[in-house]
Amino acid sequence: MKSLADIKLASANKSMNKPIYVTQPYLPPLAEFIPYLEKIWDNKILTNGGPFHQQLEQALCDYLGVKHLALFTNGTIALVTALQALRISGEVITTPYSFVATAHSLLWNGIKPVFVDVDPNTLNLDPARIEVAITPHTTAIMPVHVYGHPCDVNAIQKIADNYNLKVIYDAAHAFGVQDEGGSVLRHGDLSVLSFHATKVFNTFEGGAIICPDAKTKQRIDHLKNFGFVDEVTVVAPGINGKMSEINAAFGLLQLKHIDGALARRKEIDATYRQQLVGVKGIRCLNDAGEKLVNHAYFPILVQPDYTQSRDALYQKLKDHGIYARRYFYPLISDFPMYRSMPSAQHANLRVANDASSKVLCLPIYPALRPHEQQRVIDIIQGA
Ligand code: T4K
Repeated sequence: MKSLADIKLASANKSMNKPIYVTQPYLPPLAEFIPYLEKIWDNKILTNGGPFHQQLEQALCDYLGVKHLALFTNGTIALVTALQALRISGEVITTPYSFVATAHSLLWNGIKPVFVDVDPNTLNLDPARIEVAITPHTTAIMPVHVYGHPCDVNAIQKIADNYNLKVIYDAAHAFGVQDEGGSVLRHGDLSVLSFHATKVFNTFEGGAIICPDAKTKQRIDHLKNFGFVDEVTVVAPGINGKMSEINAAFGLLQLKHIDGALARRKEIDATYRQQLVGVKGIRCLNDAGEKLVNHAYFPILVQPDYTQSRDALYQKLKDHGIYARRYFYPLISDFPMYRSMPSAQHANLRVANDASSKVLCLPIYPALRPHEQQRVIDIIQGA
């Protein structure tokens, strides 16, 4: 028979060897979700703008400090719909350094993406390079607040105003981020959030469009419901982008826990910085000067003077059960449906290519335990 000490040791070893992923969704105690489910079972409203959907829209407006917000089934459909809401066509300037959904939302609307390089400090779209990419067909700019760090919103807005362009921010990573004036989501014509399982705030799948006025919100609400205005009137070829009641209910519960989850992310971020600062060849990406940081990701850039290549470190971590991710490698502009475009050529995207070859996102999520984080750090320090 095994002694208690043996059992304890075996269980400690088991937990030591548990795989560590780049992220893990925050899940509140299951018991707290049951009353929400009971309400859904009672009233039998499962979707189509039910009570939880309405409550979550209001609760998110209050929490984020924005005026109007339309919930969606996911961030990608929200991006596709945002472009439709503003009737964007022709060419849109965007970044290659993002998740592929950013540019895919343009292709889904028959719009040509024009890739512009990123800023070496923030890895966000570089405003200094936007103007030369503008043509008579350009109608909008779609920047991304990469890793939740705000773009240079003032410089981008200035260019948009000069050339009469719309700005739609892919703010998939920027839940809760604030600059000196308030929510970063207030900038541009529209901003789009993702509430995917891997995001700071999740509703399993989900997303939202943030818009400045009630009229635009109404158009977005029509577009996410097939274009229906009433039982017999369809005003646009809308899509089914509605969030279900079960996702909305989960969002309401998540909101109760979000501040604790963000605080834990902050601690993990601080520990990484403290312990990796002295490691030769490892650069931690800084924030972009935002007042409230959400610590959605922890990207490091593995420089040539590190003891091994980014991919060797990625593999070494993997060999130890640590699944860091190369967000964003490959660049969107290197995927087959984009790579023949003139703007996708490497010479046009030197900074993005360089970052994409060096970046590694380390595990960061509220349930990451100190000894698990230390395993990650030890490997990077000792590699
Ligand atoms: N714009 C930007 C800038 C985005 O980053 C995204 C999404 C979008 C637009 C589109 O928004 P959505 O339509 O997704 O709402 C993940 C996510 O699927 C994707 O939402 C996210 N960006 C992207 C950056 O990351 P993958 O393919 O890397 O996910 P996956 O399944 O490999 O998950 C990563 C790790 O997370 C897993 O190794 C384990 C953990 N995980 C994942 C899931 C799904 C869990 O522990 N539980 C889970 O349920 O794309």
